Amino acid sequence: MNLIKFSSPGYKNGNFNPKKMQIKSAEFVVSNTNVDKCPKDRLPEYAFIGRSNVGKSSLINMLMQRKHLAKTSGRPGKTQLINHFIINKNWYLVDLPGYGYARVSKSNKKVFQKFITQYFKNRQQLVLAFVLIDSRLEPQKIDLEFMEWLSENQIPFSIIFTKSDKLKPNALKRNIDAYSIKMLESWEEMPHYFVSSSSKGTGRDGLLNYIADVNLQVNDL
Ligand SMILES: Nc1nc2c(ncn2[C@@H]2O[C@H](COP(=O)(O)OP(=O)(O)O)[C@@H](O)[C@H]2O)c(=O)[nH]1
Ligand SMILES: [Mg+2]
Repeated sequence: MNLIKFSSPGYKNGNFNPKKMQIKSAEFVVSNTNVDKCPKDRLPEYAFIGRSNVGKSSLINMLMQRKHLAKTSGRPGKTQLINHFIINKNWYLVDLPGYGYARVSKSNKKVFQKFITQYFKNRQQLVLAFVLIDSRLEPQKIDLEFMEWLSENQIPFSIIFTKSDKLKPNALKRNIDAYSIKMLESWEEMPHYFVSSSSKGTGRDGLLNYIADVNLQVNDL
């Protein structure tokens, strides 16, 4: 399977980039379940998705340095909408529902999957998805399948290993190595990845600078 990715020379896993993105503004724009009702302007957008409780809302708030931009909640599956936020008036951050929660009924799950599927398949402005993965866990089938689906649909993505503060550095490295080994069973290379901690701010500069970088490479939306 071939991985599609955006990267620039000299850049690897967030370690090097002289530019720095400052967050000057971050505003909620719209929530909906219909890709046709998403904002019509041609700005690049980045989707954040992962299993419920992976730390998505916390990460978004950490990136934007806003306490309550995205709702954080202990209760999985509460926010089942496509949420658009406009950042610095020149790109969109899209907060997507968490997948794989157990408490939602089957019929509800179907609807959820359909509009997410449509979002990914039809949203021309989507330049990259960030797939959030809990750094404490061994590779989960649902995440691996979701990334394969993205690849089959030619949607570029990067991984973010979340909650890295909850592990000692050795254990973190071990888990990411295990993840790489697992992914290399079906992928030609390990996708581009970041490590984050919302409580410590880890990964913020790397992620924002990466987005700034990709924004510069995007044209023809
Ligand atoms: N220690 C630690 N806890 C986190 C981190 N990110 C999220 N959490 C906790 O994990 C739980 C789920 O976080 P939340 O952001 O609501 O996850 P979401 O369901 O993916 O949006 C909350 O109790 C958060 O406080 C992190 O980086 N470090
Ligand atoms: Mg959330």
